[in-house]
Amino acid sequence: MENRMRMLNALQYEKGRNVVYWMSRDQRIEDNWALLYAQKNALEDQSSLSVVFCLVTDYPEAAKSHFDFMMTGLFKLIKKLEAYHIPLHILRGKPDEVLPAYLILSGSSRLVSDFSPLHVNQEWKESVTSKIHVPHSEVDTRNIVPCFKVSSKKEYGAYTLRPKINRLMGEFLTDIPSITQHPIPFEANYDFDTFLNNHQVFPDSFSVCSSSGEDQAKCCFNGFVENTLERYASRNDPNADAVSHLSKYLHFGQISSQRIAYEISKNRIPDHGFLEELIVRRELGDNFCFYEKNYDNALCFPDWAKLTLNDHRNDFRDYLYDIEAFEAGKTHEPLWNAAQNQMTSTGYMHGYMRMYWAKKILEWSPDPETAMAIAIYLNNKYQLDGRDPNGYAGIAWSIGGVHDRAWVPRNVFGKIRYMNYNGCKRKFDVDKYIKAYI
Ligand code: FAD
Ligand code: FO1
Repeated sequence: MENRMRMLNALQYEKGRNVVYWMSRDQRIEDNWALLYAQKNALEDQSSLSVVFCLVTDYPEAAKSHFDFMMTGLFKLIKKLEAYHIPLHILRGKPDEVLPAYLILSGSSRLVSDFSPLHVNQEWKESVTSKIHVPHSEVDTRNIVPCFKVSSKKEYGAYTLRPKINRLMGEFLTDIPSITQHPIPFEANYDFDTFLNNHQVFPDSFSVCSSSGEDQAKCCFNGFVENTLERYASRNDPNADAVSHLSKYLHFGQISSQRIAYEISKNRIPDHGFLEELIVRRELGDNFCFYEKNYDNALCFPDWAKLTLNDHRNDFRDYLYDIEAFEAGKTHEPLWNAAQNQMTSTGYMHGYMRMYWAKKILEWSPDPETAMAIAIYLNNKYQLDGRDPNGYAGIAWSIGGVHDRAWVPRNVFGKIRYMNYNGCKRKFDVDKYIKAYI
């Protein structure tokens, strides 16, 4: 598993009594390479092992429903990890505020963390690493082929990343071992207990979300394989609902994409294009956010897109809406309003509708920069799977031609790929979808 890891500092290991896995993105016990790597270190060091999750209650653009989903899953992990003699400590506070003290008071000699390319996570990592005095390793267990291994640059599109992933699939798409019951118990001393009592978060402060957790994620996956995967080719019809609904579990790391891909490939199940989305498209999202610092604004658009959108900046807009009208789903087009309502009422919007939804925001906003800001704001505020590299990449694709090519130029869009009501009408029963959400 060393091939999924990189060191974030050059400090030497000195004997301690504990190893810490700082869990953030990959909120699961099973199929978690960061947890496995931390346990491997702890066993070699003959140390105990503990897991820490730093709860940041003002996490950017996170709503109560997102925290309820996340915390429900985390509280289930506390119970499950107890059986392995591995405590999970959920601490309230920014990582660089709570982790340095936690490491010292628990007598820890190593820190292992999981990987995320987003600004918030990268800033946490940098700040924590600058304040600690133990070796800090980072393991990418969100991607099948680690983001910092598959490519050293921002890829043009799926077509340039795909061969790089495929070349490494033999090495990385493997079965994943389980953690074992840890033989060395975690020893807390008085100071540590006091620290925990002052920082630990307890279940009573969140509402339980029945659909959250590793077991629910596995059930969702099994149901998808049994009942839906064979219809996945018709995924672009939102009425067919021929999709997995796995995105919330994948976003919060409650299920491993490697486990999903491994089970489908090992059992030779026809995937109808599902693995292309799950592996290439999804891992392109991390590549984009890791190498493009402007992933959340219009500066990330490719030059051809910047040019063409500028040429059409002053085109006449038939309709113009502000963020309030978009958020309320009050545009002139019932199909767009239905997509917005599906998202605000269920926390999920069908994938095909997300493309159409974002492109209409471009068409009905005063400029591309405002369109990007509105789409990101609404997507992250309402999507349970929001605040994710897939979202930034999906919105930049829809509005700014990222990972796409130039098309026949038209009003406002220039050469950005166009979608409209009539295009949807040709693909599926729009009245049926509208009726479901209006
Ligand atoms: P399925 O079709 O069952 O796909 C399975 C998994 O593959 C998904 O959960 C996802 O992890 C991955 N996947 C599928 N399509 C894509 C894609 N186009 N790009 C990247 N990964 C993909 N995805 C998010 O996870 N969070 C978001 O906030 C988000 N916002 C988006 C905004 C726009 C404007 C667009 C065009 C796409 C966005 N996507 C986002 C990508 C995609 O639409 C969703 O991942 C997918 O609809 C989730 O539903 P599902 O799990 O049922 O998908
Ligand atoms: N990760 C944390 O380590 N602490 C948090 O408090 C936290 C809150 C949170 C809220 C919403 C959400 O969508 C994700 C959240 N994450 C949190 C998850 C983590 O930051 C993930 O790495 C990224 O969201 C995806 O890269």
